[in-house]
Order: sequence, then C-alpha cells, then structure tokens
Amino acid sequence: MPASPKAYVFDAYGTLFDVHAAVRRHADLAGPQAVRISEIWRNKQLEYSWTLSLMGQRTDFWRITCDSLDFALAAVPGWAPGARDALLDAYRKLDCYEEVPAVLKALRERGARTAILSNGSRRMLDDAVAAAGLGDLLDAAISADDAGVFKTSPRVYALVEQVLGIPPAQVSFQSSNRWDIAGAAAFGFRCAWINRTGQPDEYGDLAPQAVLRDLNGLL
Ligand code: LAC
Repeated sequence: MPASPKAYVFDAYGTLFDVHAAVRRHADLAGPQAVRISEIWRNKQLEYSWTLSLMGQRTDFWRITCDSLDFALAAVPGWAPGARDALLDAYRKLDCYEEVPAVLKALRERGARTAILSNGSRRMLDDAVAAAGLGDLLDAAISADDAGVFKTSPRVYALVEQVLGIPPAQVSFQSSNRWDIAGAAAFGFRCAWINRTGQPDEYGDLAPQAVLRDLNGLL
C-alpha cells in the first residue's frame, strides 16, 4: 500500500467550480439554448488553450474565456442584451460543488496540504476562491500563468513541486477533465478522475488510480 498522499491538488473549473453555473444563473438572459451556449463556451475555451499552447503563444486564460463566450454567442441565437456581461461576471464567481468545503477541511485535518492547479489566471483563481469562501481551506492556488503555457504541458504540473515542495509521487491530483488526468498521470501524479457526469473512459494508457463520482470519495 503506498503511503497517504502528502498533498491533494485540484483542477479548478469543472472539478471545484461548476462551469455551467454562470449560464444557469442567467438562464433568462442566455435564452432557450442556454445549455448549448454553456457547452460551446467550455469546449471552445479548452480548444483555444490547447491551440495557443501548441503555437507557443502565451495568453491569459481570461482572454480565452471571453473569446470563447463570444464564439458561443455568435453561434447560438436567442440570448438577450446584457447576456455577455452578466455571464462573464458570473464566471468570475462560480458556485463551488456542494461537497468541496467539507472535503477540503477533512483532508487538511488529516494533515494533508491542499491546492488548486489551474489554467485559470491568477486573478480568476483569486476571485473564484474568494467568492466560494475557500481561502482558508487551501494552501495555494497555483496558476498556469507561472509556467507561461497551459495544461497538459508538464511545465504546468511541475509547478506543484516548485510551490509545495512535495514530489509528484506523493501528490494526489483530482480533475473532472479526463484530458487533465491523462496529462497529470503522464507527469507522475497519483490521479483521481472525478467523473461527475458519467463520461466514458478515454486515454487508456494514461489511467487514473481511482474514478470517483464526486470528491467525497477521497475521504
Ligand atoms: C482548469 C480548467 C481548464 O485548469 O479546467 O481549471
């Protein structure tokens, strides 16, 4: 049996924070195709992060988040004036999933360190952590900004040891994004895929140690 992880590191968007909460909160402004807008917004945001990273371009994740919403709103009709500003404002203050505070607290009571590792810019992470009231439950919110590239570059995962001083084999990394789990497994973290929406498995050669329905499974 491997020793318990010394640190639990979490992806932010989709794992701690519900990326679809912004559109849900403003469903009236987003219109009849609100769910489609939210899905296109998220998928384009990720696509832009990978496209720009492969080009070696350094870009702020907030800029990508704005550009991807603009694409979604151009692609899908039926939203009301004011939707863009309201959705972007809500994205900075997303709801966290309900189990998050209690799980972070319990992990810290066991003596583990807790941190975020996210493509989100430093300001986005600071705003999200403050809005969800998680500041006292996290040792660090590490932004890919500090690596100048997005996940799944190993340079981003390497930030964890630089900040926490804990080697990859003693880190448990949690993400609801299977592509992120693939990157983290390739890097050498122990991984738990938080498969909140019952997605089929992929990246078979880069498997997590655990597949959990939500973060309660860590306890
Ligand atoms: C994150 C997004 C991309 O890194 O899920 O938080």
